[in-house]
Amino acid sequence: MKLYNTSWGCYVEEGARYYPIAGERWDAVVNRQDLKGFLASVIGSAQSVEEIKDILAPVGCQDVWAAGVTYFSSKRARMAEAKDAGGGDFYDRVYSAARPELFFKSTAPHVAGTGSEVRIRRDASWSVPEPELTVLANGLGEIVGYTVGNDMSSRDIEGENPLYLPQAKVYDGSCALGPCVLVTGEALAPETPIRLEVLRGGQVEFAGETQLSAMKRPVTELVEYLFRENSFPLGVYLMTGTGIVPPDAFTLAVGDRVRITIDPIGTLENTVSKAG
Ligand code: DO4
Ligand code: MG
Repeated sequence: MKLYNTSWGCYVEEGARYYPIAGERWDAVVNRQDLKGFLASVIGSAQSVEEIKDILAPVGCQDVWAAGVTYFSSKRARMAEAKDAGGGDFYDRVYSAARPELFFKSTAPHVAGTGSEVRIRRDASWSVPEPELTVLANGLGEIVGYTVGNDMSSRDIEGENPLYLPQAKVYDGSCALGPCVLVTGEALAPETPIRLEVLRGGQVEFAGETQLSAMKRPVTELVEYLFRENSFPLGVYLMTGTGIVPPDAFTLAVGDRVRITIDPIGTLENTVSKAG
Protein backbone atom coordinates (compact mmCIF):
# COMPACT_ATOMS: atom_id res chain seq x y z
CA MET A 1 0.00 0.00 0.00
CA LYS A 2 1.20 3.48 -0.84
CA LEU A 3 0.64 6.42 1.45
CA TYR A 4 0.46 9.96 0.02
CA ASN A 5 0.60 13.33 1.72
CA THR A 6 -1.34 16.04 -0.14
CA SER A 7 -2.51 19.52 0.65
CA TRP A 8 -6.00 17.95 0.94
CA GLY A 9 -4.93 15.34 3.50
CA CYS A 10 -3.48 11.84 3.46
CA TYR A 11 -4.53 9.12 1.02
CA VAL A 12 -3.76 5.44 0.73
CA GLU A 13 -3.49 3.97 -2.76
CA GLU A 14 -4.46 0.44 -3.61
CA GLY A 15 -5.24 -0.90 -7.09
CA ALA A 16 -4.96 2.58 -8.68
CA ARG A 17 -7.71 3.95 -6.36
CA TYR A 18 -7.03 6.52 -3.64
CA TYR A 19 -8.74 6.32 -0.25
CA PRO A 20 -8.84 9.45 1.94
CA ILE A 21 -7.79 9.17 5.57
CA ALA A 22 -10.28 11.35 7.35
CA GLY A 23 -9.24 13.65 10.16
CA GLU A 24 -5.63 12.50 10.61
CA ARG A 25 -2.50 14.30 9.60
CA TRP A 26 0.73 12.73 8.39
CA ASP A 27 2.53 12.47 11.74
CA ALA A 28 -0.39 10.75 13.46
CA VAL A 29 -0.89 8.34 10.56
CA VAL A 30 2.72 7.17 10.21
CA ASN A 31 3.04 6.65 13.95
CA ARG A 32 -0.08 4.46 14.21
CA GLN A 33 0.69 1.25 16.10
CA ASP A 34 -0.43 -1.11 13.35
CA LEU A 35 -0.04 1.13 10.33
CA LYS A 36 -0.62 -1.61 7.75
CA GLY A 37 -3.76 -2.79 9.53
CA PHE A 38 -5.00 0.78 9.84
CA LEU A 39 -4.50 1.49 6.13
CA ALA A 40 -6.29 -1.76 5.26
CA SER A 41 -9.24 -0.63 7.41
CA VAL A 42 -9.31 2.73 5.57
CA ILE A 43 -9.40 0.88 2.22
CA GLY A 44 -12.25 -1.26 3.55
CA SER A 45 -14.37 1.67 4.68
CA ALA A 46 -13.60 4.91 2.81
CA GLN A 47 -15.00 6.07 -0.54
CA SER A 48 -12.20 6.06 -3.10
CA VAL A 49 -11.30 8.56 -5.83
CA GLU A 50 -9.55 8.03 -9.16
CA GLU A 51 -6.85 10.63 -8.71
CA ILE A 52 -5.28 12.95 -6.22
CA LYS A 53 -3.68 16.35 -6.70
CA ASP A 54 -1.26 18.66 -4.91
CA ILE A 55 1.06 15.88 -3.74
CA LEU A 56 3.43 17.12 -1.04
CA ALA A 57 6.65 15.67 0.27
CA PRO A 58 5.76 12.68 2.48
CA VAL A 59 6.80 14.60 5.55
CA GLY A 60 5.26 16.09 8.66
CA CYS A 61 7.79 16.62 11.43
CA GLN A 62 10.27 13.96 10.28
CA ASP A 63 13.77 15.28 9.71
CA VAL A 64 16.04 13.48 7.28
CA TRP A 65 19.35 11.76 8.00
CA ALA A 66 21.55 10.01 5.50
CA ALA A 67 24.04 7.18 5.35
CA GLY A 68 27.10 7.44 3.14
CA VAL A 69 29.61 5.15 1.45
CA THR A 70 27.27 2.18 1.56
CA TYR A 71 28.02 1.10 -2.04
CA PHE A 72 31.42 0.30 -3.52
CA SER A 73 30.86 2.81 -6.34
CA SER A 74 30.36 5.63 -3.84
CA LYS A 75 33.48 4.64 -1.90
CA ARG A 76 35.59 4.56 -5.07
CA ALA A 77 34.31 7.95 -6.31
CA ARG A 78 34.80 9.63 -2.93
CA MET A 79 38.30 8.26 -2.51
CA ALA A 80 39.23 9.69 -5.90
CA GLU A 81 37.64 13.11 -5.34
CA ALA A 82 39.31 13.55 -1.91
CA LYS A 83 42.71 12.09 -2.82
CA ASP A 84 44.50 15.38 -3.43
CA ALA A 85 43.15 16.73 -0.13
CA GLY A 86 44.55 13.65 1.65
CA GLY A 87 41.06 12.52 2.64
CA GLY A 88 40.60 9.48 0.40
CA ASP A 89 41.62 7.01 3.09
CA PHE A 90 38.71 7.96 5.35
CA TYR A 91 36.17 6.74 2.82
CA ASP A 92 37.99 3.44 2.44
CA ARG A 93 38.02 2.97 6.19
CA VAL A 94 34.38 3.87 6.79
CA TYR A 95 33.24 1.47 4.06
CA SER A 96 34.59 -1.49 6.05
CA ALA A 97 34.23 -0.14 9.59
CA ALA A 98 31.61 -1.50 11.98
CA ARG A 99 30.15 2.00 12.45
CA PRO A 100 28.51 3.44 9.32
CA GLU A 101 28.77 7.02 8.15
CA LEU A 102 25.57 8.82 9.19
CA PHE A 103 24.98 12.53 8.75
CA PHE A 104 22.17 15.00 9.20
CA LYS A 105 20.61 15.92 5.85
CA SER A 106 17.52 18.12 6.18
CA THR A 107 14.98 19.55 8.52
CA ALA A 108 11.41 18.56 7.66
CA PRO A 109 10.25 21.93 6.22
CA HIS A 110 13.16 21.99 3.77
CA VAL A 111 12.31 18.70 2.05
CA ALA A 112 11.13 19.04 -1.58
CA GLY A 113 8.39 16.72 -2.84
CA THR A 114 7.98 15.30 -6.32
CA GLY A 115 7.26 17.91 -8.99
CA SER A 116 9.03 20.69 -7.13
CA GLU A 117 12.58 22.03 -7.36
CA VAL A 118 15.94 20.94 -6.07
CA ARG A 119 18.95 23.26 -6.17
CA ILE A 120 22.60 23.29 -7.00
CA ARG A 121 24.74 25.58 -4.86
CA ARG A 122 25.79 28.81 -6.53
CA ASP A 123 29.35 28.36 -5.24
CA ALA A 124 29.67 24.76 -6.48
CA SER A 125 31.07 23.67 -9.84
CA TRP A 126 30.40 19.92 -9.66
CA SER A 127 26.89 18.97 -8.56
CA VAL A 128 25.21 15.58 -8.73
CA PRO A 129 21.96 13.93 -7.70
CA GLU A 130 22.24 10.90 -5.43
CA PRO A 131 19.36 8.46 -5.88
CA GLU A 132 18.78 6.64 -2.61
CA LEU A 133 16.33 4.20 -1.12
CA THR A 134 15.02 6.08 1.89
CA VAL A 135 13.56 4.43 4.96
CA LEU A 136 10.81 5.84 7.16
CA ALA A 137 11.16 4.75 10.78
CA ASN A 138 8.46 5.54 13.35
CA GLY A 139 9.08 6.94 16.83
CA LEU A 140 9.84 3.43 18.12
CA GLY A 141 12.59 2.95 15.55
CA GLU A 142 10.54 0.46 13.53
CA ILE A 143 10.80 0.63 9.75
CA VAL A 144 7.28 1.37 8.54
CA GLY A 145 7.92 2.10 4.89
CA TYR A 146 10.15 3.20 2.04
CA THR A 147 10.34 6.21 -0.23
CA VAL A 148 12.63 7.50 -2.97
CA GLY A 149 15.25 10.10 -2.03
CA ASN A 150 17.61 12.48 -3.76
CA ASP A 151 20.65 13.45 -1.68
CA MET A 152 21.83 16.39 -3.82
CA SER A 153 25.59 16.85 -3.39
CA SER A 154 28.37 19.26 -4.34
CA ARG A 155 31.29 16.98 -5.12
CA ASP A 156 33.86 19.73 -5.61
CA ILE A 157 33.16 21.06 -2.12
CA GLU A 158 33.26 17.71 -0.31
CA GLY A 159 36.32 16.72 -2.38
CA GLU A 160 38.23 19.83 -1.39
CA ASN A 161 38.09 18.78 2.25
CA PRO A 162 35.93 16.07 3.89
CA LEU A 163 35.25 18.55 6.72
CA TYR A 164 33.23 20.53 4.19
CA LEU A 165 30.75 17.65 3.91
CA PRO A 166 27.90 19.47 5.70
CA GLN A 167 28.18 22.36 3.23
CA ALA A 168 28.26 19.97 0.28
CA LYS A 169 25.19 18.17 1.55
CA VAL A 170 22.98 20.54 3.53
CA TYR A 171 21.67 23.65 1.82
CA ASP A 172 18.28 24.88 0.61
CA GLY A 173 16.87 22.52 -2.02
CA SER A 174 19.37 19.74 -1.35
CA CYS A 175 16.90 17.07 -0.30
CA ALA A 176 13.91 15.60 -2.12
CA LEU A 177 11.66 12.73 -1.07
CA GLY A 178 8.61 11.15 -2.65
CA PRO A 179 6.27 10.60 -4.29
CA CYS A 180 4.80 8.45 -1.49
CA VAL A 181 5.71 5.95 1.20
CA LEU A 182 5.37 2.27 0.37
CA VAL A 183 4.04 0.75 3.58
CA THR A 184 5.04 -2.87 3.84
CA GLY A 185 5.95 -5.14 6.67
CA GLU A 186 8.64 -6.77 4.54
CA ALA A 187 12.11 -5.75 3.41
CA LEU A 188 12.37 -4.87 -0.28
CA ALA A 189 13.75 -7.62 -2.53
CA PRO A 190 17.56 -7.48 -3.01
CA GLU A 191 17.09 -7.36 -6.79
CA THR A 192 14.98 -4.17 -6.53
CA PRO A 193 16.43 -1.72 -9.08
CA ILE A 194 17.16 1.95 -8.44
CA ARG A 195 17.18 3.97 -11.67
CA LEU A 196 18.37 7.51 -12.31
CA GLU A 197 17.72 9.61 -15.40
CA VAL A 198 18.80 13.19 -15.90
CA LEU A 199 17.01 14.93 -18.77
CA ARG A 200 18.46 18.04 -20.37
CA GLY A 201 16.41 19.80 -23.03
CA GLY A 202 14.19 16.72 -23.20
CA GLN A 203 17.14 14.35 -23.96
CA VAL A 204 18.71 11.86 -21.58
CA GLU A 205 22.00 13.42 -20.45
CA PHE A 206 22.82 10.67 -17.98
CA ALA A 207 21.17 7.38 -17.01
CA GLY A 208 22.34 4.84 -14.49
CA GLU A 209 21.06 1.89 -12.52
CA THR A 210 21.96 -0.18 -9.50
CA GLN A 211 20.13 -2.59 -7.26
CA LEU A 212 19.66 -2.97 -3.54
CA SER A 213 21.82 -6.09 -3.40
CA ALA A 214 24.86 -3.87 -4.11
CA MET A 215 24.39 -2.12 -0.74
CA LYS A 216 27.14 -3.08 1.71
CA ARG A 217 25.09 -2.93 4.89
CA PRO A 218 21.58 -4.03 5.81
CA VAL A 219 19.13 -1.17 6.12
CA THR A 220 18.21 -2.39 9.61
CA GLU A 221 21.83 -1.89 10.73
CA LEU A 222 21.77 1.73 9.55
CA VAL A 223 18.52 2.40 11.41
CA GLU A 224 19.85 0.71 14.54
CA TYR A 225 22.92 3.01 14.58
CA LEU A 226 20.77 6.10 14.00
CA PHE A 227 18.52 5.31 16.97
CA ARG A 228 21.41 4.37 19.30
CA GLU A 229 21.76 7.79 20.87
CA ASN A 230 19.00 9.77 19.14
CA SER A 231 15.28 9.76 19.73
CA PHE A 232 12.76 10.79 17.11
CA PRO A 233 9.35 10.88 18.80
CA LEU A 234 7.48 11.39 15.51
CA GLY A 235 9.78 9.30 13.35
CA VAL A 236 12.63 10.06 10.98
CA TYR A 237 13.78 9.42 7.43
CA LEU A 238 17.10 7.78 6.68
CA MET A 239 18.58 7.88 3.17
CA THR A 240 20.64 4.75 2.63
CA GLY A 241 23.40 5.99 0.31
CA THR A 242 23.98 6.13 -3.41
CA GLY A 243 25.17 3.38 -5.70
CA ILE A 244 24.95 5.45 -8.89
CA VAL A 245 27.79 7.86 -9.57
CA PRO A 246 27.80 9.76 -12.90
CA PRO A 247 31.17 10.12 -14.67
CA ASP A 248 33.43 12.89 -13.37
CA ALA A 249 32.73 15.08 -16.41
CA PHE A 250 29.05 15.24 -15.53
CA THR A 251 27.60 18.10 -13.51
CA LEU A 252 23.95 19.08 -13.11
CA ALA A 253 22.72 22.22 -14.87
CA VAL A 254 19.83 24.57 -14.16
CA GLY A 255 16.71 23.26 -15.89
CA ASP A 256 17.73 19.57 -15.72
CA ARG A 257 14.99 17.17 -14.74
CA VAL A 258 16.10 14.49 -12.28
CA ARG A 259 14.03 11.31 -12.32
CA ILE A 260 14.63 8.57 -9.77
CA THR A 261 12.60 5.38 -9.90
CA ILE A 262 12.41 2.54 -7.43
CA ASP A 263 9.71 0.38 -8.94
CA PRO A 264 7.63 -0.80 -6.04
CA ILE A 265 7.54 2.79 -4.73
CA GLY A 266 7.34 5.09 -7.76
CA THR A 267 9.21 7.96 -9.41
CA LEU A 268 10.56 11.07 -7.72
CA GLU A 269 10.96 13.87 -10.28
CA ASN A 270 12.43 17.30 -9.65
CA THR A 271 13.69 20.19 -11.73
CA VAL A 272 17.07 21.72 -10.91
CA SER A 273 17.13 25.41 -10.10
CA LYS A 274 19.85 27.75 -8.92
CA ALA A 275 17.77 30.60 -7.56
CA GLY A 276 18.13 31.01 -3.83
O1 DO4 B 1 30.74 10.64 2.57
C1 DO4 B 1 30.19 11.33 1.81
C2 DO4 B 1 28.80 11.21 1.41
C3 DO4 B 1 28.44 9.86 0.93
C4 DO4 B 1 27.05 9.76 0.40
O2 DO4 B 1 26.22 10.65 0.50
C5 DO4 B 1 26.66 8.52 -0.27
O3 DO4 B 1 27.46 7.58 -0.38
O4 DO4 B 1 25.51 8.45 -0.70
MG1 MG C 1 24.30 10.18 -0.52
